[in-house]
Amino acid sequence: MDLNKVIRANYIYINIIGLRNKIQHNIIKLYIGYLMIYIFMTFFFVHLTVSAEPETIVKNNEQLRYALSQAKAGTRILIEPGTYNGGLYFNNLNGELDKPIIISAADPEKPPTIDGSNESIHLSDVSYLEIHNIIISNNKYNGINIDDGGTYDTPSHHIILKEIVVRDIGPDGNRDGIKLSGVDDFVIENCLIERWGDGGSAIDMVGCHRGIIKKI
Ligand SMILES: [Ca+2]
Repeated sequence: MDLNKVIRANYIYINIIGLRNKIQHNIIKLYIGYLMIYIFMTFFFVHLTVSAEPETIVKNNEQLRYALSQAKAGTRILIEPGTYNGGLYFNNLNGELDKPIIISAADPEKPPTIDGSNESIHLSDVSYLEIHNIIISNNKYNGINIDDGGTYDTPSHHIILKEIVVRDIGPDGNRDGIKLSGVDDFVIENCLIERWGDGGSAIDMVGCHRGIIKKI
């Protein structure tokens, strides 16, 4: 046996093993690198998606009107306690199934009051929109009025009115607490309506479909 050949063969073998270990080590490092990038990007995009939901806190009439005029799918308008002017007329506020537009009290224990004018809130051609924990009062015509904008084939739809108080509407004539004309797929939940027009209704509906009025 040639000892030199044996030593050389072993040396080559050790080198090959070393090279293979080095390659394996680098591949593992590469995998860990990709994994870290993947975890970072996933966290980043999830966080970005969540934080992209705009939440606006409003404290006065100007801020409330501006926030409503700018509302997009996913917008949450939180109204601080206080009294705000009625006459909020807005069209085409459209949320999405997973990203409704929400108009709500900043503190449900201290609901803001939207007061006065012919109607407190009048919305036309709106969808995936929710109003929570608001007091509506002292309107000459209706408290809340939601309609299809006069285009019957495109009703307002997917509307939730929840924990709303409507009071002191009219008092004379066909004046309603909540008036819905051309609204599909809606829920009116835990709302209190008191003192509406003597020829009107607490809730008046025309051309409405698939609505639920409930108290939990
Ligand atoms: Ca319409």
